[in-house]
Amino acid sequence: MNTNGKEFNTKLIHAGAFDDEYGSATVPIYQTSTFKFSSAQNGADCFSGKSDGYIYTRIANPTIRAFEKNIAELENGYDGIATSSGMGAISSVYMALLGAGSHIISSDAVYGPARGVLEQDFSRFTVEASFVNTSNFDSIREALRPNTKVLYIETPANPTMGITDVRACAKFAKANNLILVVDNTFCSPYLQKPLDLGADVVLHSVTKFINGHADLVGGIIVAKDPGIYKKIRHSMVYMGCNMDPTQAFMALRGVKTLAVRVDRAQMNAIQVARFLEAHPKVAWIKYPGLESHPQYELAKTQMSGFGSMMSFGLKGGYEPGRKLMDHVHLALLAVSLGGVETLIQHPASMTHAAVSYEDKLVAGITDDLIRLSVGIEDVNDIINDLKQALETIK
Ligand code: LCS
Repeated sequence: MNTNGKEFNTKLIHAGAFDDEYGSATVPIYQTSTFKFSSAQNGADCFSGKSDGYIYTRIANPTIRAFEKNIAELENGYDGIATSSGMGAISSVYMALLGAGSHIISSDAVYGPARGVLEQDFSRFTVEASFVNTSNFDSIREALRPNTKVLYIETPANPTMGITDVRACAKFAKANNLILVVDNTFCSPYLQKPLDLGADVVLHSVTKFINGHADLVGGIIVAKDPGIYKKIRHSMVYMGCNMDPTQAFMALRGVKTLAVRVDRAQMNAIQVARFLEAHPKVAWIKYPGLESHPQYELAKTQMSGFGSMMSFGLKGGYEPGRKLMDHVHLALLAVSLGGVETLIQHPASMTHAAVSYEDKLVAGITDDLIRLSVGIEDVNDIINDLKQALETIK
């Protein structure tokens, strides 16, 4: 369906969908690894690019293309590249945009493996990386080197909830010939559109809000420029990080309810955040929707809502935090985020275990930090669950 000029909720449901000979209401799962050519010439034409027919599912597949086009439209980009996981998306972007001797500036608070793969793997191919507090613009400026090629940010950051100014980064990237990549996982395209704010590439762990049901792992990249898009697609296809047709089908089903899920989750989140902020056992809380968040004003200028992720610490450090996590009944003690269910976890020992103790401290991933992904359950049940768990702490 042509959704040009249509609004966001309409695009969620219809963008990328196509009509088939049966009049299917949803895009079916094309669970095939390969596609028949009509002739030897047609096969050659598909490979040379003269014909745009499907060839092989690692390269492209109708169900996967529908999902890629859907997210590309939601992000106002040129086109999308779906991947096996969020890390598949991140690795494909690194592989496409970095080379021997090049340098990337990244946030010190990024998802642990997005940092780990640079430090432990890309470093073996002489790629240099600086991890700085991208919420403080001066630290980005100071990290610039003659060989810097990419500025990579995650906002809000996982798990510190620090906000980075996307517009300022875009201006800086343009002035210094860098490609600005934004991991938009915590917001989803519903709450933040980095390409509209000036970024070149946006990516997501589809595993989170886009799919929203904690039942698949996936990733997506959307580029604004056709040249950058082609480079990243080449790396993804050659490394074989492609999404599978069934994954794409499920992600397409999940994305249709993105806005209603996120609306509901963030309505709950602000109430949970206010409850925690007022609780005597809570030492600190960071949620972009609280006036106490140091970048509340900046968040308002680039996010259309504050989302449902927050981090907090209890008085007395990690031990009471551990007790809290061991005594919640409704919230699942589990990593991942952005699903319909409330999840709680301890980044220092779980999602960010790959980052060294010193680097975690510099990034603000303190030992007492507990991360909460607020779900769409009834908010009183979420609050009561936290309340009774907090009461177990003496
Ligand atoms: N980007 C962000 C911001 C993430 O939070 C994650 C995963 C990824 C990328 C990687 O995506 P994946 O390969 O897992 O689809 N974050 C996780 C987390 O915080 N808990 O478990 C996974």
